[in-house]
Amino acid sequence: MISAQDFCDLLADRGFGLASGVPCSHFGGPIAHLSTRPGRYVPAPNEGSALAVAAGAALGGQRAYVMLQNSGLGNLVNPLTSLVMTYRLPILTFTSLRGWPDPATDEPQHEVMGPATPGMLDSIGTPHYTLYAKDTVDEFTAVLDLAEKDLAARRAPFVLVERGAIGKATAANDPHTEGLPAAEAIRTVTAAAPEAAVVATTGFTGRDTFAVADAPGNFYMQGSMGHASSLGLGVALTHPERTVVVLDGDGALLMHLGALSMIGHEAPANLIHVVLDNRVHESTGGQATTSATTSFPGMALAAGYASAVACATEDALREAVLRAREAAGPHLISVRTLPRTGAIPPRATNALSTLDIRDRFQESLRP
Ligand SMILES: Cc1ncc(C[n+]2csc(CCOP(=O)(O)OP(=O)(O)O)c2C)c(N)n1
Repeated sequence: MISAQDFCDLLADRGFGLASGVPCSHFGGPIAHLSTRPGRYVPAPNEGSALAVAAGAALGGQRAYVMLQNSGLGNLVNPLTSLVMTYRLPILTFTSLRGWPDPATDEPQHEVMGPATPGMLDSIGTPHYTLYAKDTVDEFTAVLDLAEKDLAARRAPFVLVERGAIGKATAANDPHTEGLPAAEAIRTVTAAAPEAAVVATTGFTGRDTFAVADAPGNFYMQGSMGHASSLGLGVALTHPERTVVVLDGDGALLMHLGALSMIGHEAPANLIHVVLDNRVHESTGGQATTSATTSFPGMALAAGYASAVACATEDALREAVLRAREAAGPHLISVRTLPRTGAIPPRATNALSTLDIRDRFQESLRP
């Protein structure tokens, strides 16, 4: 293992002045370390944006690198192939290897992508190297030396990072004191709309929902970060007689923000979109999102939602859900939540298979 500081310093010594990315717990250390240095790390909403930020920096004459989880490779492939490779921009990308080497030891949503990651990069002709958990600064230096040759040839090399290859560091996030515990918020929402079909976003939200309000009508969407509201839209359009509640995260909503415009445009009367805004990517270690400078209600109204409110108390949240059930939507309810304390409940897929989750959800939608 190399320390987060060594990882960042060795890159800075080689002139990499800017980093961007979307968190993976494998990069918790470097992101925390860089976040203490203003201007060094740009928190991107999705991996494609992160790569494009780095591409812009490269065009501007600044060496830049990107960090992402391999689940986000799909978001990045388009700007990788059509921008970075087409314009031959030298960007260095670090991607974690979830679901690798043995997918059985990871969550089900990594099962396909883990083993496929190296072959996928091979198929688009991207050079890649691997940083293993056992590696020290010497091996990292050797990997960077190889990557430098690609960069000099105006190629965009990847370094695949095994779990445990880079150490942790302490983040300098603002202390969060406002808001509701996420599990309380979920309990309040689901109790105020007991008949609703519920789509819970990836990460801790699905785990909390499973723990406090499990029901056959809950779809625990592990993976496909940012797509819970789009999935909810599809359900809502197919079942206009059912209230559909989407439990989203701030990081997840920001990842595919265009969904707000699509939902506003389609205007499903039966959709209630709840955002649990804890201002961090809590499931990957608490890295800050950019939600502190964004108004989700303002965005939803501008996108055509019928109503949008922010709530900070349990009573206000209950009232907002009850009002939303009575009036034609789509509705957005943004709730400030506190970072979780104590043990995080187990994933739904510890008890149910993904196929069980699918089947019982489908069954619950049948009239
Ligand atoms: C495309 C993609 N990129 C990155 C990840 C890694 N990841 C899993 S959960 C998560 C954070 C989600 O943040 P948020 O929606 O704010 O929910 P919170 O974790 O705070 O509950 C991230 C970045 C992922 N699953 N998929």
